[in-house]
Amino acid sequence: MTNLFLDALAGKTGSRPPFWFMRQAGRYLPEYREIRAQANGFLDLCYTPDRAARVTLQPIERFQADAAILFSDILVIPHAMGQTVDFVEGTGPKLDPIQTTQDLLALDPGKILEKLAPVFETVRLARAELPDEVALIGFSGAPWTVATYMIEGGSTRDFNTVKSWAISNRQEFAIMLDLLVESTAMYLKAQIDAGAQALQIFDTWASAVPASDFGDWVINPTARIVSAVKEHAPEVPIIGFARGIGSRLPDYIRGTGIDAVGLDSSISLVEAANDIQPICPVQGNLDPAYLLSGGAEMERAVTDVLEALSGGPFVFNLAHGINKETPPAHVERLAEIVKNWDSSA
Ligand code: 1CP
Repeated sequence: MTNLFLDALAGKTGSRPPFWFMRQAGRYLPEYREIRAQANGFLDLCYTPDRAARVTLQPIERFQADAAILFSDILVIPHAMGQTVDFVEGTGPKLDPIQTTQDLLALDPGKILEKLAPVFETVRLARAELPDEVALIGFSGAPWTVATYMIEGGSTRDFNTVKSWAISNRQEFAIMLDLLVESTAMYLKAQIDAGAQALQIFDTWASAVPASDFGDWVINPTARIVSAVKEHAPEVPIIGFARGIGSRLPDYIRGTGIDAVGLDSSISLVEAANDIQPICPVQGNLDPAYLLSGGAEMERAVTDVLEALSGGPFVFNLAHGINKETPPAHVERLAEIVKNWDSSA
C-alpha cells in the first residue's frame, strides 16, 4: 500500500505532494468543540482515549489528509513528571513554575509511561481506525520549548524568566534538559510501539534561543532524542520543526539527524527549494493567515508553494498551526487544491 506521506519523508517525489495541517484537530472544527465540551477540561480530553482518538480522526473524515496527528499536547510530559499543569479556558496553559533546585529534583520521569498509558491507547485506537494510506504521526515538544512552559509557568512573549534562569543556573538547566531528553525519548518510543509511523518534534520557541546557546539548548537535546528513537526504531522518520531559526536551519538539520524539516513562513520558497530541500525533505509552509483569509489570495499562495516545492521530496503543510477562527470551508478548499495537484505537470 503506498503512503504518499511516508514516501515523501523517505525522499521520494510522488504524483502529488501529501498534506496534513498542524493543529488540524482543534477549535476551528465544530465537531471538535462538541467533544471538547463533553470532556472535563483539556487534559481530561487528552487522557480519554476514545474521545482523543475520535478527535484525531475528525479532520481525516472531513478532508482526507494523508496523515493524522495524535491528539494530545506537548505539556503532558511535565504533567507526567509531576508538575501541576492546568489549561485555563481562554488564557492557555498554567503550570506551577520550576524555580528552585528542589522543584527541579522533585520532577520524576520514572512513572511517565504508566501515567501516559491513555495516550498510547489513543494511538492504538486511532491507528486501528485509519485506512492504510493515511499515516499516523506521533509527536512531542522539544526540550527547550517544553522547558519554557515549565520555567515561565505558561506562555510568554519575551522568555526573560526562562532565559535568565538558564543562564544563571547552567548546571540545573542542563539537568532539566537531561530530564526532558530522557522522558521525551521514552514517550516517543512508546508512541511508536503503539502504532505511530512518523514523529514530529515541535521546537516552537527555538527562535528565542541566543545563537551562543543554540547548540546546547536546541541541537544537542534534540539530537539525543533522535538518536535514542533511531536506536529503537530506525525505520520511523522524524520531522523537526524549529520555528523561526532561519539561517540556522542547515546546522539544525545536520546536527540533530532529523529526516525531514518543517519550515515556517519566514523561509522564502526560493531558499526552501535551493538551500533546504537538497539537504532533506521539506514540510510547509503556507502562512496560516492565508488559510484564515481564504479566496483568491489563498489560492495564489498555495499554488506558489506547490510550484516551488512539489518537484522534490515535499509534504504540504502550514507554517504553523491553524488559527481557531479559520472557516472549515477554507481548509476543505485548500485540501482540494493539493489533492488535484499534478507534480509532473
Ligand atoms: O481547549 C482547547 O481545546 C485547547 C487548545 C489546544 C489544542 C487543540 C491546546 C492547548 N493544545 C491542543 C492540541 C495540540 N497541541 C496538538 C494536537 C494535534 C494537532 O495538531 O491537531 C499539538 C500537536 C499540540 C502541540 C503544542 N501545544 C505546541 C507545539 C505546536 C505549536 O502550536 O506551536 C505548543 C507550543 C503547545 C502548548 C499549548 N497547548 C495549548 C495551548 C493554548 C498552548 C500554548 C500555545 C502558546 O503558548 O502560544
